[in-house]
Amino acid sequence: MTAGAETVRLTVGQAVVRFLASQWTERDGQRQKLFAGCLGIFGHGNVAGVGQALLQNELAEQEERLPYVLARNEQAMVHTAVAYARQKDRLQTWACTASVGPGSTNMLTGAALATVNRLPVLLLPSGTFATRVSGPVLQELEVPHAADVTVNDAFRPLSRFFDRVNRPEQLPSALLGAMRVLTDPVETGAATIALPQDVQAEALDWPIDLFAPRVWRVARPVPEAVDVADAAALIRSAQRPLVVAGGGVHYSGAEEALGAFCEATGIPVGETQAGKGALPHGHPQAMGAVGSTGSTAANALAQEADVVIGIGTRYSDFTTASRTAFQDAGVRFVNINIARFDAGKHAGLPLVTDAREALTALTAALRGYAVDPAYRDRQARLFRDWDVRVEAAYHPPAEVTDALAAGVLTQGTVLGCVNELSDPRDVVVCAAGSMPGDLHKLWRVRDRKAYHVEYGYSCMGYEIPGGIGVRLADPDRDVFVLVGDGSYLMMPTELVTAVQERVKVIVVLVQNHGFHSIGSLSESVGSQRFGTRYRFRNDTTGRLDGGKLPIDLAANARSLGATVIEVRSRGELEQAIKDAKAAPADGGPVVIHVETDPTVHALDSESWWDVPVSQVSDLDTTQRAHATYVEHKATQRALLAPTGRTKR
Ligand SMILES: Cc1ncc(C[n+]2csc(CCOP(=O)(O)OP(=O)(O)O)c2C)c(N)n1
Ligand SMILES: [Mg+2]
Repeated sequence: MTAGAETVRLTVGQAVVRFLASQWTERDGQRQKLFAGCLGIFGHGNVAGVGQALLQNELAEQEERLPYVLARNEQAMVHTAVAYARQKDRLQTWACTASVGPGSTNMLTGAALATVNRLPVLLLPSGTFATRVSGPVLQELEVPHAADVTVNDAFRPLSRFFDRVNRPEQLPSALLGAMRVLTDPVETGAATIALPQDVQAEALDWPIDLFAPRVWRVARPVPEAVDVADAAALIRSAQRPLVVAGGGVHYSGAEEALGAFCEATGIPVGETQAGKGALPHGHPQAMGAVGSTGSTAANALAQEADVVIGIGTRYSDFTTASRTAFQDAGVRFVNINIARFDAGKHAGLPLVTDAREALTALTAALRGYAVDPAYRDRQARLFRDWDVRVEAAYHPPAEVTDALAAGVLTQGTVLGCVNELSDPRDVVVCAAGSMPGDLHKLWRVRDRKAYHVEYGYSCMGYEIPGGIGVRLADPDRDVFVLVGDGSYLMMPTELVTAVQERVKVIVVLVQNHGFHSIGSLSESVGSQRFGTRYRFRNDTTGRLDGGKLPIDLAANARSLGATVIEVRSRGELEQAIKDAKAAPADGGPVVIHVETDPTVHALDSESWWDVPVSQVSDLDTTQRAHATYVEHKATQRALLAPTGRTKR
């Protein structure tokens, strides 16, 4: 055999595992394994292929490791991987292996969540026999007019990379393509390699070079000088500039650069859900959350802003209050984003670059520029007013608390207690329900990686598996998973995985007997909270308005192996948080069960979110809601005016 032509005989499954174990990323001179391991659930699709290979890897002495973790639900395991990747600033993730058919399609929601949030995850759905000789096999979709279609084709629109390895020879290009996408901050999201069950177990003589350690450098593209000059000129012309900080600030590690930029220029910052914590609470330019669930401080500044500097943001409807947040007639946008796709939004001046690099360059280009002192004063005043109201939500007055039923707290109290009793570096995790909005408004972030609300896909059920991913990524921090009863019921399963892996997540389970968030929304669109409460069907009315369902979620969590603390007062909640923090670091999940009153609302953002209302209706409530809707619609702006480039 000639040099360089050395081969090794392995199955496709073994080749996948060996390859994944040898991939690394590098940024700013730091290297880490791209894959922390492989999450999975086995069935006939992967037990002999990828499953056998993972076993062989676990038992081998010399090989690079790809540790296997058994999950309980395939959707959940993708959430765990994605949360891990987010906590690791997209430099590390997990692979996920699932069986044929339902095991694989269970991962679709996770795939969409990863791609929407631009977070890397490698999905390895299994496919039915490539040879088809024994078909149709168990769980095979037979499409009469398209014989090559399988359920895994459903991953195509949800993935940033998709391939199906029908022959072993196709594997190297599939693997390299997936790695390219996972490690590219512009393209990243779900990368899917479908592996038919027979192909996984087939052997080939692979060139040994396929398994050589590979380092994927995660790029920090620098801005072009002409773009920096144009952006600086536009910002210098501004009287009331505002930064909108998105998740890209975190992924780039640009928090310090943002702080320096704001301190030098006095430009205030409003944060999106993914960008929250870009500046710590208390920083003079930190105006808190912006948009539909924003602070009145950031939203007042957004209303008047003449230049908006979007950094690493997708400008979702929650951020722009459905395009009503920015009302200055001549408002212009400068968009710093690594993806040209996002940089062009709102007809902005695009700076297609890494956020940290852009901020460093802009701070230099803006030397000598600062906003008017009166504008700084206004920021300080607005934020102080807001913060006083947050304090009152954390510590509601007696007239609010006395009106509550015995043993029931306000949601603001719960968030306040957790915020005040957690350490600055502890991480709060949430995804759906009324808590993401309240957290966005109320949570005081004290560390760059301490706020983790998945609000790109806002997926009920993400909370517990997401919290596990965060804790696996950052075992030195306590992780507080805030989960509503609705979200909990969708996916309590991964408590079992946390028990198995001795992963300490502190789950604060907020019981309010239904979908408070959607109930409020329903009311606002005139639908009278229809079908949003957990109630018996009423024999008299025939409707879901009977007594409360006798659900005991504390008992449920206990039955899954978690340590459970039930609290019925502020004092008990405070003690429970202290006890949970003091619980052993490897003692598995601790669940704090607390009941809240959904009728006590948190602070108003004085902002709007576009959800359509029926144009015609027999119901007064809907008709009234539609009239209000039309008024709001009138304030919506197209934001199409091109941001002119300066003449040089
Ligand atoms: C998988 C999924 N299904 C439906 C929704 C729509 N949705 C958003 S919040 C919510 C209710 C959440 O209830 P709960 O977790 O109890 O939180 P609460 O609203 O009571 O605070 C629903 C149904 C969603 N976001 N995700
Ligand atoms: Mg609820």
